[in-house]
Amino acid sequence: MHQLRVEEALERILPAVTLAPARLHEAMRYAVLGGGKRVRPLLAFAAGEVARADPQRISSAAAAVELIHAYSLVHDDLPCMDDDILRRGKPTCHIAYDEATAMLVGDSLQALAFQVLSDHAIAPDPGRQLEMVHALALAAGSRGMAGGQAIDLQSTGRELTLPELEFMHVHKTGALIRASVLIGAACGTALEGEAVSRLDRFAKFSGLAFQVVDDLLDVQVDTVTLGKTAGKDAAQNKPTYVSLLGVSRARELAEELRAAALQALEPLGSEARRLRELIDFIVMRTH
Ligand code: GRG
Repeated sequence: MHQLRVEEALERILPAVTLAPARLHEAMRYAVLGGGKRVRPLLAFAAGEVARADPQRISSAAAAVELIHAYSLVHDDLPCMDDDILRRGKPTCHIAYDEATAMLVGDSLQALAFQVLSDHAIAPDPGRQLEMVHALALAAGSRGMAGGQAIDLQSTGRELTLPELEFMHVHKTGALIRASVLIGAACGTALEGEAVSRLDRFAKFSGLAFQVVDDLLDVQVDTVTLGKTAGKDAAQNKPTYVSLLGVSRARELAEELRAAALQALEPLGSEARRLRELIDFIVMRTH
Protein backbone atom coordinates (compact mmCIF):
# COMPACT_ATOMS: atom_id res chain seq x y z
CA MET A 1 0.00 0.00 0.00
CA HIS A 2 2.68 2.52 1.05
CA GLN A 3 5.01 1.07 -1.55
CA LEU A 4 2.41 1.86 -4.21
CA ARG A 5 2.02 5.41 -2.88
CA VAL A 6 5.79 5.90 -3.14
CA GLU A 7 5.88 4.63 -6.74
CA GLU A 8 2.95 6.86 -7.70
CA ALA A 9 4.54 9.91 -6.08
CA LEU A 10 7.87 9.32 -7.84
CA GLU A 11 6.13 8.74 -11.18
CA ARG A 12 4.18 11.99 -10.74
CA ILE A 13 7.16 14.07 -9.57
CA LEU A 14 9.77 13.01 -12.12
CA PRO A 15 9.64 15.10 -15.32
CA ALA A 16 8.05 13.33 -18.31
CA VAL A 17 10.31 12.13 -21.11
CA THR A 18 8.31 14.31 -23.48
CA LEU A 19 9.75 17.40 -21.74
CA ALA A 20 13.09 18.80 -22.94
CA PRO A 21 15.81 17.80 -22.34
CA ALA A 22 14.24 14.43 -23.07
CA ARG A 23 17.39 12.31 -22.67
CA LEU A 24 18.19 13.73 -19.22
CA HIS A 25 14.60 13.19 -18.08
CA GLU A 26 14.65 9.65 -19.45
CA ALA A 27 17.88 8.95 -17.56
CA MET A 28 16.44 10.42 -14.33
CA ARG A 29 13.43 8.13 -14.62
CA TYR A 30 15.71 5.19 -15.43
CA ALA A 31 17.70 5.80 -12.25
CA VAL A 32 14.70 6.16 -9.95
CA LEU A 33 11.83 4.03 -11.27
CA GLY A 34 11.50 0.27 -11.51
CA GLY A 35 13.76 -0.94 -8.71
CA GLY A 36 14.96 -0.39 -5.20
CA LYS A 37 13.56 -1.52 -1.89
CA ARG A 38 12.31 1.99 -1.03
CA VAL A 39 13.42 1.54 2.59
CA ARG A 40 13.81 5.27 3.26
CA PRO A 41 10.37 6.34 1.96
CA LEU A 42 8.77 3.42 3.79
CA LEU A 43 10.46 4.62 6.99
CA ALA A 44 9.06 8.11 6.33
CA PHE A 45 5.56 6.64 5.95
CA ALA A 46 5.89 4.53 9.07
CA ALA A 47 7.14 7.49 11.14
CA GLY A 48 4.37 9.65 9.68
CA GLU A 49 1.85 7.12 10.98
CA VAL A 50 3.17 7.66 14.51
CA ALA A 51 2.36 11.37 14.07
CA ARG A 52 -1.00 10.60 12.38
CA ALA A 53 0.09 12.40 9.23
CA ASP A 54 -2.00 12.64 6.08
CA PRO A 55 -0.59 10.03 3.62
CA GLN A 56 -0.74 12.54 0.77
CA ARG A 57 1.61 14.84 2.65
CA ILE A 58 3.98 12.00 3.51
CA SER A 59 4.13 10.72 -0.07
CA SER A 60 5.87 13.92 -1.25
CA ALA A 61 8.28 13.91 1.70
CA ALA A 62 8.95 10.20 1.15
CA ALA A 63 9.64 10.82 -2.54
CA ALA A 64 12.10 13.58 -1.61
CA VAL A 65 14.26 11.24 0.51
CA GLU A 66 14.19 8.56 -2.20
CA LEU A 67 15.30 11.12 -4.81
CA ILE A 68 18.33 12.01 -2.66
CA HIS A 69 19.08 8.31 -2.20
CA ALA A 70 18.77 7.62 -5.96
CA TYR A 71 21.08 10.55 -6.74
CA SER A 72 23.68 9.18 -4.30
CA LEU A 73 23.58 5.76 -5.96
CA VAL A 74 24.04 7.24 -9.44
CA HIS A 75 27.06 9.27 -8.33
CA ASP A 76 28.45 6.45 -6.19
CA ASP A 77 28.49 4.14 -9.23
CA LEU A 78 30.57 6.55 -11.36
CA PRO A 79 34.13 5.52 -12.30
CA CYS A 80 35.54 8.31 -10.09
CA MET A 81 33.82 6.77 -7.05
CA ASP A 82 32.84 3.12 -6.66
CA ASP A 83 33.00 2.39 -10.41
CA ASP A 84 30.22 -0.15 -10.84
CA ILE A 85 28.26 -1.42 -13.79
CA LEU A 86 25.23 -2.98 -12.07
CA ARG A 87 22.61 -1.36 -9.84
CA ARG A 88 19.12 -2.54 -8.99
CA GLY A 89 19.58 -5.45 -11.40
CA LYS A 90 20.31 -3.29 -14.44
CA PRO A 91 23.25 -1.38 -15.95
CA THR A 92 24.23 1.65 -13.86
CA CYS A 93 23.14 5.05 -15.14
CA HIS A 94 26.52 6.00 -16.66
CA ILE A 95 26.66 2.64 -18.48
CA ALA A 96 23.11 2.92 -19.83
CA TYR A 97 23.68 6.59 -20.77
CA ASP A 98 27.09 8.22 -20.27
CA GLU A 99 29.14 9.74 -17.45
CA ALA A 100 28.20 13.35 -18.08
CA THR A 101 24.52 12.43 -18.16
CA ALA A 102 24.87 10.44 -14.92
CA MET A 103 26.47 13.47 -13.23
CA LEU A 104 23.57 15.63 -14.36
CA VAL A 105 21.02 12.98 -13.32
CA GLY A 106 22.44 13.08 -9.78
CA ASP A 107 22.52 16.87 -9.71
CA SER A 108 18.96 17.11 -11.03
CA LEU A 109 17.57 14.48 -8.65
CA GLN A 110 19.10 16.29 -5.69
CA ALA A 111 17.60 19.60 -6.82
CA LEU A 112 14.23 17.93 -7.47
CA ALA A 113 14.18 16.53 -3.93
CA PHE A 114 14.42 20.03 -2.47
CA GLN A 115 11.91 21.36 -5.00
CA VAL A 116 9.41 18.75 -3.83
CA LEU A 117 10.07 19.25 -0.15
CA SER A 118 9.75 23.02 -0.36
CA ASP A 119 7.00 23.27 -2.95
CA HIS A 120 4.19 21.11 -1.65
CA ALA A 121 2.01 21.67 1.36
CA ILE A 122 3.50 18.70 3.14
CA ALA A 123 3.88 20.11 6.64
CA PRO A 124 1.17 21.62 8.81
CA ASP A 125 2.91 25.01 8.83
CA PRO A 126 5.70 26.80 6.89
CA GLY A 127 8.03 26.83 9.91
CA ARG A 128 7.84 23.04 10.18
CA GLN A 129 8.34 22.69 6.42
CA LEU A 130 11.47 24.84 6.61
CA GLU A 131 12.79 22.56 9.37
CA MET A 132 12.23 19.57 7.09
CA VAL A 133 14.16 21.21 4.23
CA HIS A 134 16.94 22.06 6.69
CA ALA A 135 17.04 18.48 8.01
CA LEU A 136 17.31 17.02 4.51
CA ALA A 137 20.05 19.47 3.51
CA LEU A 138 22.07 18.57 6.62
CA ALA A 139 21.61 14.85 6.00
CA ALA A 140 22.67 15.07 2.35
CA GLY A 141 25.66 17.40 2.68
CA SER A 142 29.22 17.31 3.99
CA ARG A 143 28.01 16.85 7.60
CA GLY A 144 25.95 13.89 6.45
CA MET A 145 25.91 11.53 3.47
CA ALA A 146 28.39 13.33 1.18
CA GLY A 147 30.80 13.69 4.12
CA GLY A 148 30.44 9.98 4.88
CA GLN A 149 31.19 9.20 1.26
CA ALA A 150 34.34 11.35 1.45
CA ILE A 151 35.50 9.38 4.50
CA ASP A 152 34.69 6.14 2.67
CA LEU A 153 36.85 7.15 -0.31
CA GLN A 154 39.74 8.05 2.03
CA SER A 155 39.39 4.77 3.92
CA THR A 156 39.82 2.32 1.07
CA GLY A 157 42.86 0.16 1.73
CA ARG A 158 43.18 1.44 5.32
CA GLU A 159 42.32 -0.28 8.56
CA LEU A 160 39.69 1.55 10.58
CA THR A 161 38.86 1.05 14.22
CA LEU A 162 35.27 0.16 15.08
CA PRO A 163 34.47 3.74 16.24
CA GLU A 164 35.95 5.12 12.99
CA LEU A 165 33.87 2.69 10.92
CA GLU A 166 30.78 3.67 12.87
CA PHE A 167 31.50 7.39 12.39
CA MET A 168 31.73 6.84 8.63
CA HIS A 169 28.44 4.93 8.43
CA VAL A 170 26.52 7.20 10.79
CA HIS A 171 27.17 9.82 8.09
CA LYS A 172 27.20 7.90 4.81
CA THR A 173 24.18 5.65 5.37
CA GLY A 174 22.74 6.71 8.71
CA ALA A 175 22.14 10.41 8.12
CA LEU A 176 19.58 9.94 5.34
CA ILE A 177 17.83 7.11 7.16
CA ARG A 178 17.57 9.33 10.22
CA ALA A 179 16.26 12.24 8.15
CA SER A 180 13.67 9.96 6.52
CA VAL A 181 12.20 9.08 9.91
CA LEU A 182 12.25 12.64 11.26
CA ILE A 183 10.86 14.20 8.08
CA GLY A 184 8.09 11.59 7.90
CA ALA A 185 7.13 12.31 11.51
CA ALA A 186 7.21 16.07 10.86
CA CYS A 187 4.40 15.65 8.28
CA GLY A 188 1.92 15.02 11.11
CA THR A 189 0.82 16.56 14.38
CA ALA A 190 3.60 17.68 16.71
CA LEU A 191 4.64 14.70 18.80
CA GLU A 192 4.53 14.99 22.56
CA GLY A 193 7.14 14.37 25.24
CA GLU A 194 10.09 12.27 24.29
CA ALA A 195 8.47 10.71 21.20
CA VAL A 196 10.72 12.57 18.72
CA SER A 197 13.91 11.59 20.56
CA ARG A 198 12.60 7.99 20.71
CA LEU A 199 12.12 8.04 16.91
CA ASP A 200 15.56 9.53 16.49
CA ARG A 201 17.14 6.75 18.58
CA PHE A 202 15.22 4.17 16.57
CA ALA A 203 16.49 5.77 13.33
CA LYS A 204 20.12 5.83 14.50
CA PHE A 205 20.10 2.14 15.45
CA SER A 206 18.23 1.26 12.24
CA GLY A 207 20.77 3.12 10.08
CA LEU A 208 23.66 1.23 11.63
CA ALA A 209 21.80 -2.09 11.43
CA PHE A 210 21.12 -1.38 7.75
CA GLN A 211 24.85 -0.95 7.11
CA VAL A 212 25.96 -4.00 9.11
CA VAL A 213 23.50 -6.13 7.09
CA ASP A 214 24.68 -4.48 3.85
CA ASP A 215 28.23 -5.58 4.69
CA LEU A 216 27.03 -9.12 5.50
CA LEU A 217 25.04 -9.39 2.25
CA ASP A 218 28.08 -8.30 0.26
CA VAL A 219 29.92 -11.47 1.34
CA GLN A 220 26.96 -13.85 1.66
CA VAL A 221 24.68 -13.20 -1.32
CA ASP A 222 25.26 -13.48 -5.09
CA THR A 223 25.21 -10.64 -7.61
CA VAL A 224 21.89 -11.65 -9.21
CA THR A 225 20.03 -11.67 -5.88
CA LEU A 226 21.65 -8.42 -4.75
CA GLY A 227 21.08 -6.65 -8.08
CA LYS A 228 24.55 -5.12 -7.63
CA THR A 229 28.06 -6.54 -7.77
CA ALA A 230 28.63 -8.89 -4.82
CA GLY A 231 31.98 -9.19 -3.02
CA LYS A 232 33.00 -5.65 -3.88
CA ASP A 233 34.07 -4.59 -0.40
CA ALA A 234 36.75 -7.29 -0.16
CA ALA A 235 37.79 -6.81 -3.81
CA GLN A 236 38.34 -3.10 -3.15
CA ASN A 237 39.94 -3.76 0.24
CA LYS A 238 37.31 -1.69 2.04
CA PRO A 239 36.96 -1.75 5.82
CA THR A 240 33.55 -3.24 6.74
CA TYR A 241 31.82 -4.69 9.78
CA VAL A 242 32.62 -8.13 8.36
CA SER A 243 36.31 -7.38 7.80
CA LEU A 244 36.58 -5.96 11.33
CA LEU A 245 34.37 -8.37 13.27
CA GLY A 246 33.89 -11.46 11.12
CA VAL A 247 30.55 -12.78 9.87
CA SER A 248 29.12 -14.22 13.07
CA ARG A 249 29.94 -11.23 15.31
CA ALA A 250 28.60 -8.87 12.62
CA ARG A 251 25.33 -10.87 12.54
CA GLU A 252 25.14 -10.65 16.35
CA LEU A 253 25.71 -6.90 16.14
CA ALA A 254 22.85 -6.55 13.64
CA GLU A 255 20.57 -8.38 16.10
CA GLU A 256 21.74 -6.18 18.99
CA LEU A 257 21.00 -3.08 16.95
CA ARG A 258 17.55 -4.42 16.07
CA ALA A 259 16.84 -5.04 19.77
CA ALA A 260 18.02 -1.52 20.64
CA ALA A 261 15.86 -0.01 17.87
CA LEU A 262 12.80 -1.92 19.11
CA GLN A 263 13.49 -0.86 22.67
CA ALA A 264 13.57 2.79 21.60
CA LEU A 265 10.03 2.36 20.25
CA GLU A 266 8.64 0.63 23.35
CA PRO A 267 6.61 3.53 24.81
CA LEU A 268 5.14 4.42 21.40
CA GLY A 269 2.47 1.74 21.24
CA SER A 270 0.63 0.34 18.25
CA GLU A 271 1.13 3.43 16.03
CA ALA A 272 4.78 2.38 15.70
CA ARG A 273 3.83 -1.06 14.35
CA ARG A 274 5.13 -0.39 10.85
CA LEU A 275 8.45 0.94 12.17
CA ARG A 276 8.85 -2.34 14.07
CA GLU A 277 8.11 -4.28 10.88
CA LEU A 278 10.68 -2.21 9.00
CA ILE A 279 13.57 -2.85 11.40
CA ASP A 280 12.73 -6.56 11.10
CA PHE A 281 12.88 -6.23 7.31
CA ILE A 282 16.16 -4.27 7.46
CA VAL A 283 17.83 -6.97 9.55
CA MET A 284 16.26 -10.05 7.89
CA ARG A 285 16.44 -8.91 4.24
CA THR A 286 18.19 -11.01 1.63
CA HIS A 287 19.08 -8.21 -0.82
C1 GRG B 1 27.80 9.97 -3.90
C2 GRG B 1 27.26 11.75 -2.19
C3 GRG B 1 27.35 10.34 -2.55
C4 GRG B 1 27.03 9.42 -1.63
C5 GRG B 1 26.99 7.99 -1.86
C6 GRG B 1 24.64 5.89 -0.51
C7 GRG B 1 26.05 6.00 -0.88
C8 GRG B 1 26.71 7.28 -0.58
C9 GRG B 1 26.68 5.02 -1.53
C10 GRG B 1 26.06 3.75 -1.95
C11 GRG B 1 26.98 2.61 -1.73
C12 GRG B 1 26.64 1.78 -0.56
C13 GRG B 1 26.78 0.33 -0.75
C14 GRG B 1 26.26 2.34 0.57
C15 GRG B 1 25.92 1.61 1.78
C16 GRG B 1 24.51 1.13 1.94
C17 GRG B 1 23.57 1.57 0.93
C18 GRG B 1 23.16 2.97 0.94
C19 GRG B 1 23.11 0.66 0.09
C20 GRG B 1 22.12 0.93 -0.96
O1 GRG B 1 20.87 1.20 -0.41
P1 GRG B 1 19.63 0.21 -0.60
O2 GRG B 1 20.04 -1.19 -0.25
O3 GRG B 1 19.43 0.31 -2.17
O4 GRG B 1 18.47 0.77 0.13
P2 GRG B 1 18.08 0.20 -3.02
O5 GRG B 1 18.58 -0.06 -4.42
O6 GRG B 1 17.24 -0.92 -2.48
O7 GRG B 1 17.39 1.53 -2.90
